[in-house]
Amino acid sequence: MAFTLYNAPQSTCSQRVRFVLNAKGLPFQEIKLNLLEGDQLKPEYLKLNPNGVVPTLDHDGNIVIDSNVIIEYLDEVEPAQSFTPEEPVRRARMRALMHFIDEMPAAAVRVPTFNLAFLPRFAKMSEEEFAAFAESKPLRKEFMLAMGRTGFPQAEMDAAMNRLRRTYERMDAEIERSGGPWLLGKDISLADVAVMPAMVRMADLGREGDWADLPRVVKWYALIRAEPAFKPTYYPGSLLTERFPHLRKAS
Ligand SMILES: N[C@@H](CCC(=O)N[C@@H](CS)C(=O)NCC(=O)O)C(=O)O
Repeated sequence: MAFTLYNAPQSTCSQRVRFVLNAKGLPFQEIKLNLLEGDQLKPEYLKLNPNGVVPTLDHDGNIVIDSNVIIEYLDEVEPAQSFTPEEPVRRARMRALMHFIDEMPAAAVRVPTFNLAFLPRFAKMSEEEFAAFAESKPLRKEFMLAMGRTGFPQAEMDAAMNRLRRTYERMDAEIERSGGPWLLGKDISLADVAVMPAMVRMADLGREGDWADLPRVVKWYALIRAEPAFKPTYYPGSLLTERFPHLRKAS
């Protein structure tokens, strides 16, 4: 099996896929796209992924897109070291959590990420340049226009932080219900992998204290960082603050 992963070091969605590939010991060729330069919007890449986002997986010439779909696919084609519970009801619970994670923390984390890290680049553009840039994004046009060249207002930042806080509380409740230490019980699952990058991003932005009062989540975070797949996934250059050091103090 030959895998090629089109991705970006700091992309949270890409980090999910790198984690599962590393955990399963599947060698892969990594093609790094420069998202700020718009590599994801080039015609040849759009043929692979019409959403104009990373990651995209090429498996022996078959193209699979969307990070949660890719990690489920990888768990199906390489079932050893499984991340999926055996019982259908627990599988359903895992998938429901993955949907929650995409709607809540994965979406919310984009607000501080764009406002804090990427805005200075957009602020330099003219209104016309920015409008054309937003227009070129198949999936994120409305998000870009809502942000504008001056960024999301504080109310939007507060709402994103509130959605993240509700995520930590939901994680705490799921761990308590399952008996932990993972979201679905004693084994790590794709739901843990799905939420991991949002947690790492918030810790990277100096917000690890936001879940300090939830010991089950504190333990979960230490456990996932201790997984052997964590370090190769977060190779040097994978954290936002490595590229934008001023962010360590900004949030
Ligand atoms: N649902 C998609 C979302 C992918 C996504 O939003 N990728 C971001 C990086 S994490 C991206 O490529 N952004 C580029 C852009 O906004 O132009 C997935 O999980 O694969």
